[in-house]
Amino acid sequence: MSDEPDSPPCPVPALAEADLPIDANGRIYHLQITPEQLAPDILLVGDPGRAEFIARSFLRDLEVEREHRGLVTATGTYYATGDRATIISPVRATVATSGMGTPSLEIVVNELVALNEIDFATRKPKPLFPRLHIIRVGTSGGLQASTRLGTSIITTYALGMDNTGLFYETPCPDQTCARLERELAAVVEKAARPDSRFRGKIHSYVSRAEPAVVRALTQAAKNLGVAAKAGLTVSNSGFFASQGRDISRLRPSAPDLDRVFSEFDPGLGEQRVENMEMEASFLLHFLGGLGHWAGAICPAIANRRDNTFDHEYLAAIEGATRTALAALAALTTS
Ligand code: R1P
Repeated sequence: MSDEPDSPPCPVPALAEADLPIDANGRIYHLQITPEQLAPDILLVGDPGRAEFIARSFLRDLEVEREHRGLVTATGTYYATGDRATIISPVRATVATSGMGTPSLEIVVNELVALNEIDFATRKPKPLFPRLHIIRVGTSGGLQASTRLGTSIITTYALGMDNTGLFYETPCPDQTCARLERELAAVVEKAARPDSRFRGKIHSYVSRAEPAVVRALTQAAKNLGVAAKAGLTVSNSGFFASQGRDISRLRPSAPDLDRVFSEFDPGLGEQRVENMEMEASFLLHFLGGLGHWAGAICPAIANRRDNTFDHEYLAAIEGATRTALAALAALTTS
């Protein structure tokens, strides 16, 4: 103990205009909405058309609907119904677009978090802010032969094959995550061609969906009769070679990644690596690290084992959306 008087708390510097651009109307740079126009319960989708569809079909009393750089963001109210269609809980919700892949997603989720946590008048962190609940509703390719097209995959852990998450330090949330990260490194190393220029250079990370979100999604799917199963999701850095699709004249450096992941046993009972998409890894890594609650539900619109593709996947997306909204309602009111 020292007799010295306590030194005054170190002042937190305001975020610079170049780091956090805010326009003259108080709107954040890419999403073009103000902090007041964001709800803490959020659906995140890749396709701007899907964001529009969800806003128009599921949200009422729209407060804002904005499109900028292909990113559609809307806030309204979702009226969750219980038995005999009685309204049990109106939930103020935002639907936002992530675009395709983690680089675009990184911009969107940083802005969602800044809208929630930064005081735009002072450009400093707010002392108090609500916990965000963010659920991704996406499309994906199924990796298990037994998965019927349209089945919604609820992510438990995401295997990040993108490198966006590697720029954000956060500890593994549990021992499973740390074990999977070690095993994944070996799987990826083995999948690379022995003569590949990039052997040993493809780095990966593992992130975990918030267990309460996984439980809420699983229960909501059951209540609504939506076909769903929980498992691991691979998030790739692209759609073609990085997902084992070999359609160009260049040789893939790590061929057959879809098969490699479909055969990988994560050592979690009946759980398998169920699907591939391009965003869940960073979403769970970044938001989980900040203490917000995130999850993902992505219907399998292709089956990579029997090479089928469902072009009529709107019904599956609708089912996943209803499930995600019901899960948000349950998380918010519990
Ligand atoms: C590729 O076609 C896109 O579809 C999947 C992938 O993750 C990627 O973004 O998700 P969305 O349907 O949500 O965009």
